[in-house]
Amino acid sequence: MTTRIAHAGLAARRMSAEQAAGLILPGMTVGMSGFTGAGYPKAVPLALATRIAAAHERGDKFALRILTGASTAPELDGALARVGGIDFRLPYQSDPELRARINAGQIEYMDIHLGQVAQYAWCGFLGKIDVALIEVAGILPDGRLLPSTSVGNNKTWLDLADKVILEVNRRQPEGLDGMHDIYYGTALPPHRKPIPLLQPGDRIGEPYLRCDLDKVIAVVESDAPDRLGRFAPPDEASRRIAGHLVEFFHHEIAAGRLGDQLLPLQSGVGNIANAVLGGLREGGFRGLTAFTEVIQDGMLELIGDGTIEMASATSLSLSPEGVEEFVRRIDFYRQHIVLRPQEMSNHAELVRRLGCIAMNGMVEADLYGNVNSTHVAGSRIINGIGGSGDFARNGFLSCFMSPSTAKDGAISALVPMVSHVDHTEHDVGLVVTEQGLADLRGLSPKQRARAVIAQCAHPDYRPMLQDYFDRACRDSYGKHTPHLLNEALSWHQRYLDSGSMR
Ligand code: 0RQ
Repeated sequence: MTTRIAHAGLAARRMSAEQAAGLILPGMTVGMSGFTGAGYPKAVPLALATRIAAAHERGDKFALRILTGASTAPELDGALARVGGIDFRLPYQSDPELRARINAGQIEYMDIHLGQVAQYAWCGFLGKIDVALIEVAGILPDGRLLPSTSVGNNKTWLDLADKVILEVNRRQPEGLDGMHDIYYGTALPPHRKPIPLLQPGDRIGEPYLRCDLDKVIAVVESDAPDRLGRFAPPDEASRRIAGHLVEFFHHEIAAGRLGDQLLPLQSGVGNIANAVLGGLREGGFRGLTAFTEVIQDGMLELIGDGTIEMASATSLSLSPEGVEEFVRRIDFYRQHIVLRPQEMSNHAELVRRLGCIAMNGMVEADLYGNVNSTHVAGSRIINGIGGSGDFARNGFLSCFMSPSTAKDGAISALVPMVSHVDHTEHDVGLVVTEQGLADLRGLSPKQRARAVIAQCAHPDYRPMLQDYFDRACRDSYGKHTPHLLNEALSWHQRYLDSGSMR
């Protein structure tokens, strides 16, 4: 077990998770590893939760500010939220316990573009970072760190935190060695230089994380897998969404607006995004690239069969079966995957330069193409904006997808006005549901509304949307983006009052 810790000085700083948790004090800001359920620390947060629960039993206050890469897992977000150990959290979460407490108003949550977290931290907007708690796959003889299945904000937390606690997880495959690319050329304005990345697979940095060894106060050994759920098997709706997109891509190739290999793909989190990737294989594409933040099972399969030749990301968010496949052919995947810090995987400059095709799930879109990715009925958060904004605004093509209804048809995903805006109409090129695809590029607001109603709305809701739009065109204060303000959010209120938007 100790061979994973090849630096003698750091090996001497080994201690139990409980001892390490004892070094984290109430009120501290802790920057943790972890991105979409991959590469999060698995031992110390659990010990910390026990310590916090004991403090609360004694009547002592004990809560932390927790910063991560993105979502983690029950052992981190779930365990700490359950004992009331988090009073501030950023930048993305998907844990049911944590979500419930955020929505109960007990935890302050900052939902922020994932590509901008590092800049926020470096500029001091997040305050002092007391401890970096980082999972790694190993420590080299010279003290450099072999990252694990996600890179996330680890570089930033290691660089900025006063103290560092390392969790060396021997369950993480050693074959990850060589897959990462950690770029150390970032700077703050006005000293920034162009980032020298021209293709998704370019390596512009180093395979390991640097760490000031004097800051390391504990090294904890762990042996536990990333805990990731399974994806829902693609249903009819997601297969049809995928079909519309693939047809659109072929149409764009025929029109000369895309080449046979498309442009680097970005694919978001969730079941729909995962299923859509499966559709690309059936579309007959080969030799594609991806410049994305998360590699889910759907993308791993495309890499595995050559549909995708090269993928850049910050995290491997795989089901247990996906992990098995990844580990079994890790030498192959190392040739086709580069894992980067999230400030690079989601960098506006790179997304714009490469011309990414951004494909993300949504909660709802409105007539004009504004998209809500995060909130139910305007107030209850699901996960967070994640990286969807980094890609939607800067990509070559920005596509949002959802079944046209949710909750067995009680909710329409196409509404007169979104109840929360994550992506404005200016950042949304395509809206796709199982009903069809609305290509909103080059259209005025009223033209967009007609396309959304005709192509995307469910037949049960289409007449209602058409009726709203017709009356808005007649009675709206302005006729550029017609709205009836006293009615625009009435669908959501009706759902809250009666359980249905109908
Ligand atoms: O809830 O499970 O309770 O039924 O939302 O919906 O249809 O399974 O879709 O898994 O693709 O997730 C937007 C959440 C879609 C995701 C979202 C309810 C629905 C269900 C999930 P239940 P589906 P997906 C890069 C990109 C933001 C982050 C992002 C997301 C649950 O895509 O989090 O894009 N995106 N990151 O019932 C009420 C509606 C609803 C609704 C769906 N209109 N009203 N509930 N649901 N539509 C990666 C990262 O950033 C890390």
